[in-house]
Amino acid sequence: MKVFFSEEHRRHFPQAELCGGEFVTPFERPSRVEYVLGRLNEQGLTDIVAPGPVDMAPIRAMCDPGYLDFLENAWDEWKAEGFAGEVIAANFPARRMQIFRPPRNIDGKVGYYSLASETALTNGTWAAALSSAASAQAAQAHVAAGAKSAFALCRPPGHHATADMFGGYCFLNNAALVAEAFRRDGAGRVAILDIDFHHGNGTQDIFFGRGDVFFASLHGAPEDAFPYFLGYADETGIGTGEGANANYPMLPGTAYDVWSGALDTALARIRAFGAEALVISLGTDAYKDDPISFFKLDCPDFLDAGRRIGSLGLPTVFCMEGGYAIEQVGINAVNVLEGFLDA
Ligand code: FKS
Ligand code: ZN
Repeated sequence: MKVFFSEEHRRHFPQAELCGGEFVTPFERPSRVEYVLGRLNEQGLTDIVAPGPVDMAPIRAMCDPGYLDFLENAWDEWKAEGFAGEVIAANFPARRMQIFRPPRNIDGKVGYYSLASETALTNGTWAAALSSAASAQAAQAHVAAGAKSAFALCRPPGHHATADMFGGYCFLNNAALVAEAFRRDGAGRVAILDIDFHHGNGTQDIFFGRGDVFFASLHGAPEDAFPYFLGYADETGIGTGEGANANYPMLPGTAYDVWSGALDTALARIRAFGAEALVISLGTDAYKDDPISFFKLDCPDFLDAGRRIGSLGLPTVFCMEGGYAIEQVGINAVNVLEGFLDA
């Protein structure tokens, strides 16, 4: 399986993440990918290449123009305002406030264009987010050209990003870009399966009204886990998208016996949907020792999950999402790929 990866990811490394009222070193840090690269090499998955230049047209087609303009210029505007720190949101358009009027001031704009305040934006964030999207695009192009599968080692991740909001460490929705690219390349129906511990609210939001892209997510129940305000089982899609969204929220302590049952149900739905291509949002934070999550999957479970995903036999692009048990993020991510190849 070919791997697409850009060193440009390093340009996104905020000093701080707001966590429990403290500023801590971000969980989503550059060294995560070192562990994945290390494990890929160890296991002989050594066909690792840099993507070509990002294709902006699909990003412009998916995202709000004001949002893209914000991402590109936020750092400069923040500095011009005289702020000394990293760009971080402190003000949000909450219930019964104006949600269609982006403020002029950057301190207002950053809250308008975000869904949480843990994620800081820095000088290199836009370049890194574009390079991450470029890896996803290159992986999709490789599969569209006939390869059975590809792995986009994306960083920063993407599944929380909507067409007009960043947050949860995400800026551009890589998995959504891949799904759209498959549609453009002729797949009538595409499925996205999100196995990251956190609900893929951004991906769900982008496709909620669409019947051609099926979205399924296995995640910590919204009552208990970020992103808190989306991801319930009764969110099934709207309009022509009705029936094309499936959420599998699970409780604290969930282990592989229950999780794999949800996985099988999601895979059966994808099969029944008639997907011609598959996108996997590959987070490994369902792992038992993940520092910010509460599922109890063990390393071999990721291998088994990969096998079950592989049994669909679909052209598949894997997009890296989360996973913060730093020593195991490589083993677990590569286990999914190996299980898939083994199916
Ligand atoms: C720590 C709380 C952290 C934010 C969690 C974000 C999860 C991001 C992710 C992604 F794949 F996008 F990276 N709250 N005090 O893992 O879903
Ligand atoms: Zn996650």
